[in-house]
Amino acid sequence: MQASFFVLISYFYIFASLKTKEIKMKPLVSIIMGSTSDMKVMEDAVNFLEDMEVPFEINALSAHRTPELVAEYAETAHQRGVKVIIAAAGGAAHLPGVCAASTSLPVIGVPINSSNSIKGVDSLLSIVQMPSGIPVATVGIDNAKNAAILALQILAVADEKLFEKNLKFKNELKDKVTKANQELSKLEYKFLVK
Ligand code: C2R
Repeated sequence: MQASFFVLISYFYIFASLKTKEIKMKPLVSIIMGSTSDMKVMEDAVNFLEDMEVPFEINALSAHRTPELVAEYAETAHQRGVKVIIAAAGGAAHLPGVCAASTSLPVIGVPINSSNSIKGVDSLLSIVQMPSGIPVATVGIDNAKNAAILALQILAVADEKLFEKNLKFKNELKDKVTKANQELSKLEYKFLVK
C-alpha cells in the first residue's frame, strides 16, 4: 500500500516537472520597447519569432521613465538564457543604447516612427549613432521584422535547426522573385523587348 502510494507520488512529480519544463522555455530573444504604443510595430517581430518557433520574452522598459529597471534587466538578461536583445524606441530613443551599455549581448535597435517622433529620423539617428565601443545593430525605421530576422541569423550561427529554418525562409524569398518575374514575362507591350 505504502509502496504504491510512493510510486503514485513519483509519477506525479515526474509529470509535474515535465509540465513545468514544457511551460518554462528559456527565452533566446528578448524584445523590449520604450512603450506599449510601440507594440503595433513590434508585432511584426513577434510574429516572425513565433513562426520560426524561437522562444522570446517581451517587456516595456524605458531609459527615461524606468532607468534603474533597464540597467537591472540588461545586466541579468544572459542569466535568463537570452542570446540577443531587440530594443525598440521612438523619438529621443535612448533605450537601445542604454541597454547595450549594460550588457555584452548583441543589441538590435528598431527606430520607431512614434507620435513624438520626427518621422522616425530622430529615433534612427539616436539609435544608430552610438559612440565607439557600444554598438547597436540598427534596422530601418519601423522595420521590426528585419530585427527579428537578424536575431534569427545570429542564433543560427550556433544552431543547426535555426540555420535550416533561416535557409528555408531565404529560399522562399527567392521563389517570390522567380514568381514575380514569371508574371512580368507575361506582360505585352509594343516596345517591350523580350
Ligand atoms: P508613449 O506613447 O508612451 O508616450 O511613448 C517610446 O518608445 C515611444 O515610441 C512615446 C515614445 O517614447 C518612446 N520612449 C523612448 C524611451 N522611453 C520611451 N524612446 C527611451 O528610454 O528611449
